[in-house]
Amino acid sequence: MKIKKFIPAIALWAMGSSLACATTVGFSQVGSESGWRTSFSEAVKDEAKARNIDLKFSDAQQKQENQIKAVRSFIAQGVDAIIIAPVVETGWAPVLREAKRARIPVVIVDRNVKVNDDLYVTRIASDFKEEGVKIANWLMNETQGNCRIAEIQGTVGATASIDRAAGFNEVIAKYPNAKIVRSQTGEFTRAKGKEVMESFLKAQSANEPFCAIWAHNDEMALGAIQAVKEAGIKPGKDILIVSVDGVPDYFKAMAEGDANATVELSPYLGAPAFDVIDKYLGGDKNIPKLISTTGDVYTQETAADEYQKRSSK
Ligand code: GZL
Repeated sequence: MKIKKFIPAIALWAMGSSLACATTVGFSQVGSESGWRTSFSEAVKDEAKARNIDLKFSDAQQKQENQIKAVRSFIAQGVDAIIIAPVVETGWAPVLREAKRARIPVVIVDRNVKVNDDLYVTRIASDFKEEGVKIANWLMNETQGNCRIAEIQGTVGATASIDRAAGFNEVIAKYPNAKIVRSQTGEFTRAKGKEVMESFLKAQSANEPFCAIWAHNDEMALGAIQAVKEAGIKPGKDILIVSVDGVPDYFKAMAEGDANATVELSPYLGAPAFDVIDKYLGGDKNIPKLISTTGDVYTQETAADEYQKRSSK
């Protein structure tokens, strides 16, 4: 009689639980174009480590084709879930259909995708339009609605650019003496933001100076500040600077009087994304299609304290 080796059930359970493989999540990130983006990536990696999630991270260097390649690779590897921070809104349906066919849940974070919403579980993002509304209201209050504005837009086709502009424009439309007189994309980078501002300053008519620079993110605003200084103009005084993100370097610029206001954008999108994945993989499909966050306006008054808080993290 073959004597079966009896392994107590508890031991099997213990082996099973200790050998249980961690959840594997593929994360397709836009790139590392801004301080906010790198903080966002670091926050996701830290959160994955804290939750013992096996995170496969891909930096697309702001190219959608790299993001699509990464998602296809995640599908081929059979990950448990995929997180996508999409660089632009269009062009996602084919690869998201492939993920759906592979029965791999997809969570969209930050910018949006223009697809049927049955192709992803949810989107976790800030209300970009509200960010544009908030910063425009601050500027109109600061200038009594009398301002010629130079706009440095984010990446063309990105939800953050589209919606921040929509919110900002909705507010200034109420002020007959407020107008965007120059607008160009700075692709959310500091270098391009500086380059665009240099070209604006060259074209600026002497008798009609800009009252303010509206940059769709702090990174481009910091580049614009460099250009303004090199032109012998005082940023934050001769020309107001307003933006979005709330990165430490921008708080420093506000504390030094070189910038005026920003709307904070939380980089901590990893935790809510992993919560959704846990819930979904655990069988609870009752998840809203949009989980929205929003940030406060910060100005020079509290910038020094806020900088201390953020730079010591
Ligand atoms: C907005 C995000 C933007 C940031 C920029 O949520 O998509 O992309 O505002 C980043 O800093 O480049």
